[in-house]
Amino acid sequence: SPEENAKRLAAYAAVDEHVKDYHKVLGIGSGSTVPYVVERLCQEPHCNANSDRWYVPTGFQSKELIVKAGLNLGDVDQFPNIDVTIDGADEVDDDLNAIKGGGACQLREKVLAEAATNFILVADSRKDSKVLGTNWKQGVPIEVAPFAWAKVFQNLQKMGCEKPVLRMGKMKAGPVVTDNGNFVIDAVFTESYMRDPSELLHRIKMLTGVLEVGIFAGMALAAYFGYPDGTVAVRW
Ligand code: DER
Repeated sequence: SPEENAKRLAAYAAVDEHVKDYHKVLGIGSGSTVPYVVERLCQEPHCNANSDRWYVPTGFQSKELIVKAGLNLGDVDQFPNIDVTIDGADEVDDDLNAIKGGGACQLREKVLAEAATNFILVADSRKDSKVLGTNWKQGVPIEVAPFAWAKVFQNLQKMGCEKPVLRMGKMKAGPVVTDNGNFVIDAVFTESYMRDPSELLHRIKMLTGVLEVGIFAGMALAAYFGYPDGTVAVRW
């Protein structure tokens, strides 16, 4: 489909531009775009470097991608410094701030994003916005300790979030449980809050019981957007 091809184009462009054969440790993110990152890394000329290269996953999904592709599986405690992490995004603004966590993986994703010398985002063009919240309407994904979720929920309302939502499982009774055993609250904020993502990130992060916030403020070196017409745009 044009959407899948757009994802593939963004992923291929990012790998071709940012993965060098001397890179030894790569971080692999979560979602439906990163499989094309792994696909490209298993093709010439990138595959020639795979024998002594390690791949660190951002969760069970990307761990499976790495294992199924027969690539060397690494852990961030083994490789705390990563050459390049490539990951998807739910939305990216003009300043390369991103909303992540649509797949409930944002805690480990942010660890690998921060551990990387270069952090690169890959997405289809629907994620390309001027201001966060323009296209992504599901709110800021927040990973919370189950014990504290109701208090975080209440404090988000006090902070000005009209309608926080505890993310419920689809084929699982009860709340979504992350790879770290936590819950996710999706918090929609008005545009005035979303215009200063870093400020909002810090205010939410300070709430007791919050483990990580799906705002990646100014972390990405570049973002690649694939378009259904077969073109790729890159924002540095
Ligand atoms: O959860 C995340 O942050 C993922 O990267 C994800 O949201 C990206 O999703 P997609 O690549 O399936 O659009």
